[in-house]
Amino acid sequence: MLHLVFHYLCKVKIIKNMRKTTVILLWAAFMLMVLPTQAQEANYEEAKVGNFVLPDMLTMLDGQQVTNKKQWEDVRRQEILKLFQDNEYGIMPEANIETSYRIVEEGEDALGGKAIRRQVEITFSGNGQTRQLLVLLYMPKGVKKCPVFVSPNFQGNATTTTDPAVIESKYSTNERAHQTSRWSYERIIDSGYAVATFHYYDIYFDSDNKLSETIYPLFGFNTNADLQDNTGKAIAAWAWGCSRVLDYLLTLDNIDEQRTIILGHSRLGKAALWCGAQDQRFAMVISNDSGCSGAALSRRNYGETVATINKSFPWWFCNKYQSYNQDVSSLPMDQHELLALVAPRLVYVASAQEDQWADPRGEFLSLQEASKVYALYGLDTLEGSAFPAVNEPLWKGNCGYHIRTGIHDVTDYDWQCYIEFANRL
Ligand code: GTR
Repeated sequence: MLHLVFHYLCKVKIIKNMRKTTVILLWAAFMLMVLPTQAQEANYEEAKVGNFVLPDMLTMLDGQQVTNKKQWEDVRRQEILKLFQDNEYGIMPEANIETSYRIVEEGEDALGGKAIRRQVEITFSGNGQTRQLLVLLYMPKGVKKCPVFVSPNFQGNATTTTDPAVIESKYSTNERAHQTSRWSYERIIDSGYAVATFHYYDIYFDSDNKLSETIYPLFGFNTNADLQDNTGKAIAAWAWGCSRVLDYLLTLDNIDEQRTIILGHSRLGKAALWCGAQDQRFAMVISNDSGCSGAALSRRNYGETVATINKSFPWWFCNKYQSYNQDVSSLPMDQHELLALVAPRLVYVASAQEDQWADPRGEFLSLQEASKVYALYGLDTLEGSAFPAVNEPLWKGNCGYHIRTGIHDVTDYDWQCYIEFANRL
């Protein structure tokens, strides 16, 4: 491939006119830049995934087998949680953060008169500092106790809707209504569900060396140098933010505390899984195209890998995670165990056919493996099920999966599946 580029470039006029030694020198410099990334080119061939052995979810650290849900809940679940805290997502620092709520705006006739819109500012205070998170909440009218989706957004609250009353999130740089296709508000409301969203930057800027512009100064952390090996970073903080939104929702009489759902896409899918794994108040956890270090098995060398993700996004995971870049098999856990932490609650993993970077098959295999824990609760598992065809969801017991046609995105089809599955609650 690269030699073809070389020959093509040699035919370009300015290069043709250069001296041969200059061309060779320029080419050598280019190769030096390109080779390191070439060496890490992603694998997309199933035959090259290789063999791997997953850590046994049902064997406790002392070697005993887990045979019932009591052992799972009392011992093994805690062990696995700690493995993820210490090695991947990190722990949120301990601190006394005070929280207050202020309704900034409320509209009784939102979304064509079907919904109540409420915009709530959550103020966090700690360590002499404050930070605000702006929640956009739509609730169906006339429903006494509604189930609720909590789902952070990428570009700011006002980008999720054409509703002109929605206040722009403080750190948003995107135009209003820029990402409405990802938010099936009408469908959600028509199905009797409420939905709460917030801009993820309100909690943690999605870039490196910006700790001072996140929630962390409230915990007494201002630069990366203040972080321990197992201190959580962006993913842990976004997950924390989702739980704080749930705290608010649970103060409302018309929200059904038995039917709360956390949903995230991509990097926010990783955060949603980590949030749902820890916060058992969420009755359903949804991963939309979360991929590497989300739903997909880390030991499968397919698409994005632990090494690539750590290199591209060193501010997402705790520092310790970097130590597995060279040898992913030394990780003491794998992502199926993260999904298993959701048991026996509803868990849903969704992939997209053209999103091979996220390794759809690895996401499915991970869920299939995790579903074995559901058997401890007498629930159906995905054992023995084949990888489903596109647009043919596979739902068994409390585990749901689909792979749809299309790209890395959240679509109305995805929402349709999530709502139908959530109706099991
Ligand atoms: C990609 C990243 C993925 C996924 C995605 C996203 O660049 O490699 O892990 O999280 O971003 O969040 O859109």
